[in-house]
Amino acid sequence: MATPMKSMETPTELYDDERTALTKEAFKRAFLDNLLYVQGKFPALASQNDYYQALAYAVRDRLLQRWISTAAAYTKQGSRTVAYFSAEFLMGPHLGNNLINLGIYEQVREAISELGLDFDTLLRQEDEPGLGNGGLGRLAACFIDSMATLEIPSLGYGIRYEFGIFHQEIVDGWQTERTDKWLRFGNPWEILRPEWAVEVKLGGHTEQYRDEQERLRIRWVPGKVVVGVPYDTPILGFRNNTANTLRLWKAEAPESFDFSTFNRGDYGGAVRQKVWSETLSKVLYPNDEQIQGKTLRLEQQYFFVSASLQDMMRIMRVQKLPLERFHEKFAVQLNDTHPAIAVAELMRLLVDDHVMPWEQAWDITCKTFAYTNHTLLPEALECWPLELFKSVLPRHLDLIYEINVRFLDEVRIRFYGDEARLARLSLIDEHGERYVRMAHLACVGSHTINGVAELHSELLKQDVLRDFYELWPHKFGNKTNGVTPRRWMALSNPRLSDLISEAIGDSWLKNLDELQKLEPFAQDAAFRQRWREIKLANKVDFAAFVKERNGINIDPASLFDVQVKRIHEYKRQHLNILHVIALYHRLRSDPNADFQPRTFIFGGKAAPAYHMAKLIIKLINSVADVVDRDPAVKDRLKVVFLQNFNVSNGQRVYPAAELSEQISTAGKEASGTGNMKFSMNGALTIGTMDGANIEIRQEVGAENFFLFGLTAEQVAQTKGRGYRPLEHMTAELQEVISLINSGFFSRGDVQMFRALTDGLLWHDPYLVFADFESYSECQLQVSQAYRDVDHWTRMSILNSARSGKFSSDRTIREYCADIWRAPSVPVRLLSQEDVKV
Ligand code: GL9
Repeated sequence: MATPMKSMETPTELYDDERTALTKEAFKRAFLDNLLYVQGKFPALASQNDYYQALAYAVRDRLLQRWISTAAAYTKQGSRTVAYFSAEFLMGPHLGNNLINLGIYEQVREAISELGLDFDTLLRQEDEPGLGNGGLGRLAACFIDSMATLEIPSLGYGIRYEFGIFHQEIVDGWQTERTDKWLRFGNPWEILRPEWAVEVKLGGHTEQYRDEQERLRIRWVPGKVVVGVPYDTPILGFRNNTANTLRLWKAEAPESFDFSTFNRGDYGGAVRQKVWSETLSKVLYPNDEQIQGKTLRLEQQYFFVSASLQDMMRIMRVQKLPLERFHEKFAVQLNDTHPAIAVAELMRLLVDDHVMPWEQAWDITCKTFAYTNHTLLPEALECWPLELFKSVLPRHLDLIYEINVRFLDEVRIRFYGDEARLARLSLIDEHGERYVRMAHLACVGSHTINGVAELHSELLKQDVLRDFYELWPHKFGNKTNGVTPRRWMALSNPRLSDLISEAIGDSWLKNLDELQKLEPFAQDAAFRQRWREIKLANKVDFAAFVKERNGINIDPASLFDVQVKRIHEYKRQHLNILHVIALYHRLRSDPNADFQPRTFIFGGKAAPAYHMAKLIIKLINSVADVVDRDPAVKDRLKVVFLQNFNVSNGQRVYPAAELSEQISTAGKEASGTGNMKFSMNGALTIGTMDGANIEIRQEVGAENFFLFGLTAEQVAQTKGRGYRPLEHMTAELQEVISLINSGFFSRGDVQMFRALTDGLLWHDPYLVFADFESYSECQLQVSQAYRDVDHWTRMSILNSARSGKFSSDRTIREYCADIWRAPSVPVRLLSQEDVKV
């Protein structure tokens, strides 16, 4: 028997045994061992992927030592634990990040090259786990990184999608989607835990019965059952001994074969149950900020939430904690409404399965959950048609009715006679077809509700959740998003990170506010020179990447102007491309014009059914094509659409960017997080007063930020007055629209972009026309500013120096202090002695 607890009573010194030592020699040895004993290959036969796997397993051994030490420390302390519930975790490749966090990146690079292999090639072998759509999923990944770095006991709970976000390919300018088979070669970072599998019920009906004490009770008779199997990925803290857990659920059938069916000769029927069960965790829905009211999606949400809550109850049993203390042991954060069904599920587990009185169960529930809202777009608010909901979760519908009755009674007392308010607040939308409102369930069942940037949190109170704010103002707060500087600086931009560490030491990686110490260096000409050389080197690397991917040459001396994010009308990639067309038109009309050469780089995926977004991609690619082939603008204007924008490609593009496009219609982008990655890496922002842009501008200083466009308030007023886009038509904009409509970018096809141009001319819901002139003028200022090389560099340094606020460490500290009340628990590394068998 292992006796870790016993030996922990006599702590030993920090100690690495040979197998998991961090030295170069130990690493080489482990690598070669793995090639033979894990991959079953020898060098003559090994592929680059074999080498990657061997390397990954060598790193994994070192993670596991920390993981076990962490589990031991948490178990011993009975620590309060944060459970981060999220349908998406957009982790990005693990290998490089783990090496950074272990502090052995350089050593391992050397070890690998001493073995005659190319380290970067091996890093690129990893198929990144794309288990998210964009900002929301990536935020979850940054948060679990920060929780591990801050030594906060935490578990990330989600779904192990077999197919993550689709792989985007551009074919003839159009987006096409290919299945993301990220598990094809296996996943060395996860560990299957079959012994902790749980059953999740779905469908069926409910019925009354009397229990042994003759009490009338409700029983859920499910239509089907699936098994949730946990796959754990260790999440390392930065240069500490913490390795927390990301626990993702895979759906499986209770039994692979229904043998009675099989024996009757119905082979098809026998595998049907298995096939159905596995579809639950098969694929990530690729929609951003647009709900898809599909039964399977609700089943996915319930599946991972139920499995996770059951798992947490198992942990309590192991630690011999009574369920009455659930809310003391766990703080659950709901990442948007996707896991909001957890409110009803915890009630079901407590009331039905554990026979707890309703009031007590409700008290525990409300003390357990906190809800983060991530968008103001009405089309993103999850509402499930009642009939659909009932067919998947009949018992939960009953529970939601009961929660609603009690909730509305409370409202009636506060706002006597205000029937309209009651209807607005109800968990059930009764206008026409009836719906369950998931945001309302989340608000009612949570003790705290937060938005993700100052403006967004204000607008939540004034607008989307106004009635809840009037009811419970104390529940509302703001937690401005952040991103992890380990992945987004140390790993992505080693040149800049080294320069910074050389100047101010390296503790900024744990305390990003220390970047402030860079400010004086903005006045130092030699430092500015080095800063510029680094940006140039990053641009040269990026240009080589573009050449390899897109086959086109871009000039590293031109201004790199970047917009990478999901393609969405509210993010206004079309505003950007219309302006590019305007520039192109100017250059063609006046070939000798004084013009700052620019490379416009776009990247991002469109939801597969979002036709307008796909048309915008086609327009960008069409413009890129025409511009690239036009000798008249050669060397001065280039447009690039970067295929398949994902975490790995992000790591290449942010360090090379000089101008960051954050041009959403004010009031629509809840926060944005790409905006922060750019600014940290020394890009200047051209942006609207939206989301976290406002706070970035506040931090870096108005003089170091290119602001344009209507404010959220002005947007609302403009719309209130009855917005007519044509009133904002200028001569240049007119030219741009005519050029598109003439078929100039579509080989004479005058219809191709009609839906886009007509949409703008007659509706323009995101006020592209209203902001066009302001944007265009602001871009002129950018071009002028760029020519003053020294001034630009100063602004760039200051952007980076003043980006400390946007570390996800700051965000997580705020969540811990205001919402979770979870203290940190430092971990001591166990030695082999501690875990002797
Ligand atoms: C989003 C918001 O739109 C972003 O502004 C915000 O930064 C992130 C994280 O809080 O959340 N909400 C949302 O649904 N998405 C976001 O990016 N969409 C995707 O993740 C695709």
